[in-house]
Amino acid sequence: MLGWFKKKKDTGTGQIKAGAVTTETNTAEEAAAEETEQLQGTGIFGDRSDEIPGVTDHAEPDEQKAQPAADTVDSPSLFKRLSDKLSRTRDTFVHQMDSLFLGKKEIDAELLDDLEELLITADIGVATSAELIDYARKKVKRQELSDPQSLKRFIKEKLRSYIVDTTRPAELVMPASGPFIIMVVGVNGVGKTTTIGKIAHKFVNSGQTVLLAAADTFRAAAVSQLKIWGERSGIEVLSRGEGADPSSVAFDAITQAVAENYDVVIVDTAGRLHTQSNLMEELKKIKRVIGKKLEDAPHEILLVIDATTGQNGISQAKLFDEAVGVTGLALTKLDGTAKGGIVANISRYMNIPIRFIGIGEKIDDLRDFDPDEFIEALFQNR
Ligand SMILES: Nc1nc2c(ncn2[C@@H]2O[C@H](COP(=O)(O)OP(=O)(O)O)[C@@H](O)[C@H]2O)c(=O)[nH]1
Ligand SMILES: [Mg+2]
Repeated sequence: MLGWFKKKKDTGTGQIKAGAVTTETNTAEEAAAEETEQLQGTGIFGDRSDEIPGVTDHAEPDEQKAQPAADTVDSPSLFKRLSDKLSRTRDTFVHQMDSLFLGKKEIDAELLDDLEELLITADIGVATSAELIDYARKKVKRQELSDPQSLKRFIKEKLRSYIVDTTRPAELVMPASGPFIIMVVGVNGVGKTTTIGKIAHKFVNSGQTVLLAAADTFRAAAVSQLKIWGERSGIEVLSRGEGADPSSVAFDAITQAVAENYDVVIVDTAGRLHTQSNLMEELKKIKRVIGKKLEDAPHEILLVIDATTGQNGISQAKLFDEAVGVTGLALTKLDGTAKGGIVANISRYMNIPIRFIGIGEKIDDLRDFDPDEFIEALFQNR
């Protein structure tokens, strides 16, 4: 579990009133219920929900209420949803693997070749696929792998280990006191703003106060998009309009967050021109300016990657990491891609933990990334 959305205890820095806190579960539920009520009051949830993209249209109020506590591995319905959302990846990878194995009694060279091709198709990457098949070949030689089912288990375990090796507790990046500053970066269209909306919602559901900073000032539309997400969760958005200096927007947001004891600030940034140095220079400047206002901030630099872009995602990760030092990843659009192998491959190449996966456009279509849950959902039998 990610650990960012634990119920905030009243430390005097947050805005949660101590009197309202009874037990952790109660407050999480109460906060969520209150939030739902507020949103229903503004008509954001309720009868208009089917007109607004990104707003959940299937959640009953009860489900809304249960959301913060239920976003864990052990909830069967959430697991099923993840599994449903990953069905394209599963169909094109795991199920094709099963078809490949169908009727095969032993592992032969042809099977291994076909499997390698399949792994590459699933975006596990040429080098990682070759490495996996090499391991498998050696194991077959040593007679440690004999039947196709044990080969499937081996692949599953190996993919899992690639991911687990980069996993680190997300709480470690959170500050002991003062606002938690998250700067979100990534190329255009990967889902930064959407992911920010979803993360902010999770923080709100856990009773934390959130300020969003609209530091993507290139287009007025970018600012209004963030504002729409802010409205959905009743969150304030600090903006200075189109063309404003992104660093000063970030600076002002941190200043306000410190003065008004906000728990979390999430800074949206522009994503154009990732191959040109001026975007990277601008991001470096935003980071620097945030650090000037608040020591050690930003605490998290979250890179958003569109999983459907495959191997290109890895070169994006390298570029952004070199420029600003990425501390966490969010992989979006895993619902729409047949190439879920990027999850394992990016872990293999970048020593950066995956924090979230995006599995749809709705507000609750973001999951805290859990390697075991992900692998289990991917490898689930038909
Ligand atoms: N299917 C799907 N679409 C997503 C996901 N995340 C974002 N999107 C869509 O991707 C598009 C670009 O998102 P946006 O947040 O504007 O990207 P930005 O330019 O990086 O801020 C929008 O149409 C989003 O609805 C996801 O997890 N799944
Ligand atoms: Mg955006």
